[in-house]
Amino acid sequence: MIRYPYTGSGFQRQKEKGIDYDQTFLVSLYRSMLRIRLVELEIERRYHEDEMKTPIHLVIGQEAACVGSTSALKREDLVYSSHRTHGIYLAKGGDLKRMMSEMYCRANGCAGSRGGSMHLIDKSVGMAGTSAIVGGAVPIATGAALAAQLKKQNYVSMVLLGDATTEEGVTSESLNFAVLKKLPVIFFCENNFYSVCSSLETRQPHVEIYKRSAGFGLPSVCVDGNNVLDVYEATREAAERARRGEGPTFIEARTYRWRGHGGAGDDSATGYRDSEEVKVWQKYCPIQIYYEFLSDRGDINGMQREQMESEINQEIQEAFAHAIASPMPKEKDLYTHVYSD
Ligand SMILES: Cc1ncc(C[n+]2csc(CCOP(=O)(O)OP(=O)(O)O)c2C)c(N)n1
Repeated sequence: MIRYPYTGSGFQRQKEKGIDYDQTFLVSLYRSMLRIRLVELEIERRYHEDEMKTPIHLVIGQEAACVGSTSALKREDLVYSSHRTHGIYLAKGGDLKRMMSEMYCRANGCAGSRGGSMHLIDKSVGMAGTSAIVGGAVPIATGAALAAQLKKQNYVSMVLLGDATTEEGVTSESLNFAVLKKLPVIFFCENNFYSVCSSLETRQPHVEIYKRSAGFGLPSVCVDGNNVLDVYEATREAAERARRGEGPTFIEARTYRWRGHGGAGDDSATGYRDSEEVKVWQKYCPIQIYYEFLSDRGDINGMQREQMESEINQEIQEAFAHAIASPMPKEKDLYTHVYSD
């Protein structure tokens, strides 16, 4: 049974109306999505070796949401997210080598080997932090927006949250507070319809997420989360509003995770979703539909795609080799960063 079909229209709107972005930017969005996909495929391929001592939550299928949203932000803008971190970390410009060292629990990992996959951070590019606690990042991002307002700094704070995260009390509290104080924060919800093995309809009354959020009194929109340009445009508008001092925006991006909630491979065989549903969404792969759009326009061709793939794969192999050759953390450092002294 297909409970949650793809309801977008691909790039039809852009094809009809045209777009005025330059080619370099358009191709960079494609490259960024492809890079995330290829990194995760390699993580997945090697995961059974059991050398990456960390749980993983793959974002395969949801790349357009990560890339479209962060591409609308500036380097100094801050991004927070929950446990599904790889895509957003890379899209915001996080360092791949430091990420892979973190996955392999090496001392030079981006969180000093203390965090693993669920706690990626790269402050140098505004990847401000991620939390394994569902909802944990939402009030932190809201607090960062309050800090920007109080200190009169012009950065925007954005938090990626899943559909289940909208069920957490702290998300409601954060929305309420952000609207009250007109904070420069974007609540970006990746609605992939499932929380681990529970479908949306078993967890929430049938009110669309963006409509429920609108009740807090902020602009709340729904976009095709597999269309990187729709996501980009919605986030750009939200960031502009925030920078003008007009307060927060809620964006619901509908998309789909192809892999299991956690770990490598698909978990549909456990019965909580139909593998036919996965196949339907795979037909609207965010990377492939965007490639077709770009190649129809003449912005990219097959040879350039192959070249790009091979450059990225080279970079990935180097990052894995770097991580594996890096030193393990030392026991004597176990208690550093635990207390303020
Ligand atoms: C406070 C809390 N409750 C429960 C969990 C267990 N848990 C981990 S991920 C997850 C599902 C989160 O779903 P969603 O926010 O929609 O994100 P998705 O996994 O779909 O990306 C749950 C319930 C947790 N980590 N923290």
